[in-house]
Amino acid sequence: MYASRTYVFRGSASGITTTPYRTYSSTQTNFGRRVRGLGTSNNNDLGNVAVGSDNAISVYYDGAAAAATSIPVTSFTDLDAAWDVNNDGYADLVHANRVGVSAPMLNIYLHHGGPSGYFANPSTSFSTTASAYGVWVAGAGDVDGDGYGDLLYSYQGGAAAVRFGSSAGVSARLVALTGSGTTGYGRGVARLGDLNRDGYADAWVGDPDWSGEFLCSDDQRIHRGAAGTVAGRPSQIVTPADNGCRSYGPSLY
Ligand SMILES: [Ca+2]
Ligand SMILES: [Ca+2]
Ligand SMILES: [Ca+2]
Repeated sequence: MYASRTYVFRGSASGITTTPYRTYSSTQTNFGRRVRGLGTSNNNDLGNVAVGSDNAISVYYDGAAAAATSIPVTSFTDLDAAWDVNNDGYADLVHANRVGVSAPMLNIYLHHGGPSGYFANPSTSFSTTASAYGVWVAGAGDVDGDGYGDLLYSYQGGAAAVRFGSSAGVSARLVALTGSGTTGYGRGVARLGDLNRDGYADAWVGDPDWSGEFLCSDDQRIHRGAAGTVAGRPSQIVTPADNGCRSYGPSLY
């Protein structure tokens, strides 16, 4: 069986170093299909890295050579740093899967962090119907300003939502996001930080449009956070000057 590799390159005063600091190797199927820097989960100043495969999410703490946490997954689609959803001082991790073909379901799992790293079992989870295409999830930061990190998720086909954090983890409270009404809206989500420095994190949703050769309108939708909520309709639309059928907008990192 072939092994897949994921490389970690360190920053320096002159930019990214050209020799890998770490080379993570695994025979897990599609090891490296999602890689995310997680910040710190165990309350020190060193960063952690999560590597997804079809079988597991491996978490490498503090630049370590070996993974110390393995989260088993099936039908895995996406993962991200969830920041601190339950506001206990430890960063959390979120991942998603999609199961079923004729009536797919999107399941999102939140794993809290603690002094020893992430818990291998999810603390809270929720499910929603999904499209037969991709599904994405991101830690949005604190969108509504209540101190708890919030989650952003989407599936291609025109649907996205922010689900809010609480002391118990991810809560049932949500705001559905709507965009252009095109089939591309919801292809990719990401944390933006606080774009307009009003104290509320802002959410990003990709919106590439392949609806027709003469109807292309690729862009990206920004939903601003606000006190107790998030804008359901886009606050800002970012469109490239040469817009037109170039698949602009499916990812941002
Ligand atoms: Ca936490
Ligand atoms: Ca919040
Ligand atoms: Ca903001």
